[in-house]
Amino acid sequence: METSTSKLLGFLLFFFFYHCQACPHYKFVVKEVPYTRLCSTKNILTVNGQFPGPTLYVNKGDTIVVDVYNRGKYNITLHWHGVLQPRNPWSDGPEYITQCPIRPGAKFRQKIIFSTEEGTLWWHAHSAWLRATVHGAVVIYPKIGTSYPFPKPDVEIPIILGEWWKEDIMKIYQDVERYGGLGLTSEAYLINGQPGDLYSCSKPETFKLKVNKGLTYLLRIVNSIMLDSLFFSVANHTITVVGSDGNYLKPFKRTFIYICPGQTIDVLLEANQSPNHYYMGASVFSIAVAGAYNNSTTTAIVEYNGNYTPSSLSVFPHLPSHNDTEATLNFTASLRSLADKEHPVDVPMKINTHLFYTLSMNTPCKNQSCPDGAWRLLASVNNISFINPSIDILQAYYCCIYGVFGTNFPDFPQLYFDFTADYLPMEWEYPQLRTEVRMLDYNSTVELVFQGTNLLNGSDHPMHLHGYNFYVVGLGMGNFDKDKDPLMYNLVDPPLQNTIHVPKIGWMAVRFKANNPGVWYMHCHFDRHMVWGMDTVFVVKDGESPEAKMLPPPADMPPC
Ligand SMILES: *[C@@H]1O[C@H](CO)[C@@H](O)[C@H](O)[C@H]1NC(C)=O
Ligand SMILES: *[C@@H]1O[C@H](CO)[C@@H](O)[C@H](O)[C@H]1NC(C)=O
Ligand SMILES: *[C@@H]1O[C@H](CO)[C@@H](O)[C@H](O)[C@H]1NC(C)=O
Ligand SMILES: *[C@@H]1O[C@H](CO)[C@@H](O)[C@H](O)[C@H]1NC(C)=O
Ligand SMILES: *[C@@H]1O[C@H](CO)[C@@H](O)[C@H](O)[C@H]1NC(C)=O
Ligand SMILES: *[C@@H]1O[C@H](CO)[C@@H](O)[C@H](O)[C@H]1NC(C)=O
Ligand SMILES: *[C@@H]1O[C@H](CO)[C@@H](O)[C@H](O)[C@H]1NC(C)=O
Ligand SMILES: *[C@@H]1O[C@H](CO)[C@@H](O)[C@H](O)[C@H]1NC(C)=O
Ligand SMILES: *[C@@H]1O[C@H](CO)[C@@H](O)[C@H](O)[C@H]1NC(C)=O
Ligand SMILES: *[C@@H]1O[C@H](CO)[C@@H](O)[C@H](O)[C@H]1NC(C)=O
Ligand SMILES: [Cu+2]
Repeated sequence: METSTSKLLGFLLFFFFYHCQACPHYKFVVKEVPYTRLCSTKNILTVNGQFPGPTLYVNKGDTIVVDVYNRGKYNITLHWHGVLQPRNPWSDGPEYITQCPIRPGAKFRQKIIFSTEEGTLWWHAHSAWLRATVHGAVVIYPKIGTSYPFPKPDVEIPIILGEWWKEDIMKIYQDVERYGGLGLTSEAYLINGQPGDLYSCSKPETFKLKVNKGLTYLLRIVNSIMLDSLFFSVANHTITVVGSDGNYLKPFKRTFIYICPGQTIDVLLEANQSPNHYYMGASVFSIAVAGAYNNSTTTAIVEYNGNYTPSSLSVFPHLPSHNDTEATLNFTASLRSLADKEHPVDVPMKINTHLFYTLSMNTPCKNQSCPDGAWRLLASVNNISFINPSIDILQAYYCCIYGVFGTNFPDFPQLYFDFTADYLPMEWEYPQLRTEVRMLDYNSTVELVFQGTNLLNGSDHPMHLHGYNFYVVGLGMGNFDKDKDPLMYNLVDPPLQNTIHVPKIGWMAVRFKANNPGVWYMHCHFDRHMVWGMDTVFVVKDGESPEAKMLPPPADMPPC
């Protein structure tokens, strides 16, 4: 009797833990539905028919379960961007990195483990370019009984910056993936799914934020855009930046923010102007030549409640010009961690793993002439253009399937040169096509310097790391100087980010402690660059103690 009771108890405990019966459950049905924007209707892939998709609301430290049903026609995976998922890479999502795709008709139960994150993150598809329409916000409230490190805002609202294509996104993806092409640029930028007044037939649906004078609004801003960074601003209002990437910041006031793809930024908007209608707007920052991005402005409206006759909406928010690099550098350099008693910083001081990664634009065609005369592009990290395997790296690592990936990702470039020189020899433009990862011992203290190169005129790169936050300790233009630049590091209150904008022909230094065992993707969040190969993987080994080891895989991992 006793044994069977304890067996039953054991089984129930196992069942509860494994299936997380007590955790909040969400149902995400991936399916196509028609949407109309810019005067035309087309089917787009969504979660639960919503665009942008549903917002997840959790408290710090929660674990939730999302049942993902693929009722669309494409393979898909979902990623919880910025959620650290301690010891649980199984639910992280990047296709062929931590899982094989969920095929049409199939289902996958993902367990999302929140730990230190607090603020705003987001979720998105991590397969082909499906994230263009398959994405939504993740709101992480403080633990019950605790509060924000700033006066509690009266109202909170996600602001998702998005994009609209007239063409089918999968067609554009194929051009970029198969032929190394640029793909078509989008037709419009969006605020919460709407292009705004400045685009044709969009005016009636423009997103409106109704405010009461005297109240404070927490805007949880997400850049879900595929290929561009944005400036965002609210006319006649100063906003206060208070957080980014699920971490709080020392508050600072600005008339605009700069946000790269993958990033989130939390700002407080005080409704302290005379009751009226005011535009909020977003437009591109791009180092690309005209035509390689859309130069239009998306808008929404802040509408004060009350009895008044609004003046015509003629004042546009102040947005820096599309090539204002200075504004982007200034903004990034203004991000500082709180670094107070309740939010201490824990920057690794003794580094045992120094990595120096060059980020380059490349081409596979010698002397830039491809067989069909087309212009083809690749991209690389340390001259390796990453090739996706056809069995996911996590499974291959865990189940010891050999030959799927190599473990020789170099710590340094094979060639040191003046990375940021105006002209660089063509013979350096052809990268190696390989699937290489960097193995890291548990608890390694890592400093990673990203160095942009000017090969093919270079680009800026929003670099994103899965499974970790990193401290951004340094940032500068030109070539990184290993003797001088570290002296200028901010080791006191550097921001803790999961995505950071490495400037064109500049560098960025980040630090983290490899205390989350698993297989973690690192890539440029411009999807063109990622598809062209600007990505790699950190495999962080298990530590000694049981709490330092990866969790076992769930039973329903999608098969390859
Ligand atoms: C930018 O958007 C506008 C408005 O939708 C559109 O007319 C234009 O063609 C787009 N530009 C490019 C380069 O795609
Ligand atoms: C907004 O600011 C502009 C100047 O930047 C000013 O001309 C305008 O009157 C202001 N609008 C309102 C409603 O206060
Ligand atoms: C983009 O638009 C802005 C403002 O409308 C204009 O000043 C700028 O010249 C345009 N840039 C390009 C490259 O078209
Ligand atoms: C930015 O672009 C404008 C044209 O839109 C040009 O006149 C200006 O010189 C550019 N500024 C920089 C710093 O490149
Ligand atoms: C950013 O620009 C502001 C206003 O011009 C200036 O006061 C501030 O010192 C700059 N911050 C940084 C980090 O460069
Ligand atoms: C590329 O161009 C260089 C110099 O113009 C020439 O020496 C070389 O032979 C060319 N290589 C190929 C593969 O065409
Ligand atoms: C990249 O590797 C290729 C092949 O080994 C080589 O030809 C090229 O010069 C390398 N480029 C750089 C920048 O190291
Ligand atoms: C690359 O930069 C050089 C020097 O600034 C310029 O002459 C050239 O036109 C640029 N090439 C492209 C493709 O933008
Ligand atoms: C990893 O670091 C933590 C915190 O510094 C420490 O408590 C733990 O013992 C370390 N584990 C190993 C295996 O080094
Ligand atoms: C979908 O995923 C399966 C499993 O990895 C793979 O065999 C198949 O080729 C994929 N289909 C497409 C169209 O990519
Ligand atoms: Cu990039």
